[in-house]
Amino acid sequence: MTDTTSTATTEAEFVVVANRLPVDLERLPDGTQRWKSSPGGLVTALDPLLRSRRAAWVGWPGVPDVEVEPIVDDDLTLHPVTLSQAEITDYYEGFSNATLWPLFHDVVAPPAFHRHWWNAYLAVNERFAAATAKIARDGATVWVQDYQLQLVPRMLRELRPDLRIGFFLHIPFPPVELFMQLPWRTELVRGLLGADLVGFQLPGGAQNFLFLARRLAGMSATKSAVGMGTRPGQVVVGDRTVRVGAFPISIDSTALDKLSRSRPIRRRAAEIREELGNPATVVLGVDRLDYTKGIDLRLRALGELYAERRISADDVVMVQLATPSRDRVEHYQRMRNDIEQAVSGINGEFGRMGRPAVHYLHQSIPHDELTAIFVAADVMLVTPVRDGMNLVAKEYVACRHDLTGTLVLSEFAGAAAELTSAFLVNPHDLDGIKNAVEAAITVEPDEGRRRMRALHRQVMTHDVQRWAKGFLAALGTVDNP
Ligand code: ADQ
Repeated sequence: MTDTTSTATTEAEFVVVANRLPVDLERLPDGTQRWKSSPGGLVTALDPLLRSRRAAWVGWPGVPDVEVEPIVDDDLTLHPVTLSQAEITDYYEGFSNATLWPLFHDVVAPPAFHRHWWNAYLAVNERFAAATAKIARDGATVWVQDYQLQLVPRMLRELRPDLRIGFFLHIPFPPVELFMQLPWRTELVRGLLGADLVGFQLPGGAQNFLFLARRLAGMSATKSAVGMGTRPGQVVVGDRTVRVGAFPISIDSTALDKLSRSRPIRRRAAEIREELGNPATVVLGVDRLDYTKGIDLRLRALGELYAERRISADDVVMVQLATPSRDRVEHYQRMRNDIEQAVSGINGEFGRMGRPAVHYLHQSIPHDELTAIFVAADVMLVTPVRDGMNLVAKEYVACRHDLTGTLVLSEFAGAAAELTSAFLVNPHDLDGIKNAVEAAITVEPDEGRRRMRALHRQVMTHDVQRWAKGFLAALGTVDNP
């Protein structure tokens, strides 16, 4: 997408507000700039909705300190929000990723609380709200995404009470005791209560939020039972009713299933197995390099299994892909070192010349190649200590139409609520992970197929399009005076 023009619509009927635009601005070595599309799950899910009416997307273009004109792409207009380098440090790397991210993931790393980070978070949320208020048509629907923008619903409602506002949190909403650590806890809850519908991945997150709305914002929650999708709880805020519910996100299962069956992908999958030395079993991990993903835990489990000779590096080879992520945040730099040390420790001890036990790539892999790797893998390890959903687990399952392959999945990933036929593990129980990995490697084919059939059916019938429609249908039924 390269078309940049200033004839942007100021009259959008449907507006998505997210930290990032679905395109990245790239600065080339010669000083010029160009747009590079970065399609993610959210874009795929919303694409039909974005194309069927005058829509807009408000977000940061990925580069600091640039003022760029809106980009018009047919009926969709992308509205870049400018962030300064200092704001990226304080709002994004600071408050979003070093305060909220660890706090909302069970404080697996200690969250840092700094008032200047909070002030930047306030200022940036205000800028997003103002940009949205300017472009939304009277009575438009606005869908705000994720933890970086939790104050936007209230700020936007103050500017534009006519709008229908939905909010979806992609990460877990923490237990009340942990949330209470946040110095700005009341502001955050009030921020979210500006929406007409607040969506979470799981009913547990919705329950936590309902409790806090009552306790911190003094609202009355009229229904404490929170169901999936269409049976949300409610909070009365003045003369408005805010709905609160669980909407587990998913993937474009049909597209991935189709791609994984294609001849080029299957050919590439066979090639990958050959490149790995045709081992009996290929074990796979695919994650953003993040301390919540439990990459260290699965490496430790694998290392011990090799050491105890329960598995051999002659037969079992692991591939660990880790997308570079947040590498300016200190905790991430330390974790990367630890993981890389663990990989080389295992390879030093159990690898052979030209045959490492663990193949580790700290790279972002193109979609087709990643799909081929999913097809090539016999055992998928997804072991986060906490994860809102985890799409990787669903992506692997979507690629297994032939019902081969096994999934080892942490109970602490949101996906575990749906993928109950996986080998479920408590990621804190190292012996439990080891037993599950061994069981997944040695599973009887019939048992493996039985499990994968149930998983595949679940993922194919609960795709991201269904997620988006479910959320927007619930938002559409909001009954406000
Ligand atoms: P993430 O924490 O980013 O998302 P996840 O849901 O697993 O986690 O999504 C990661 C995506 O990146 C997947 O689509 C995966 O295929 C891709 N990916 C990972 N490693 C890659 C690599 N090396 N190369 C290329 N692609 C790679 C947040 C929450 C999750 C929630 C999602 C969606 O933390 O819990 O599931 O949002 O709501």
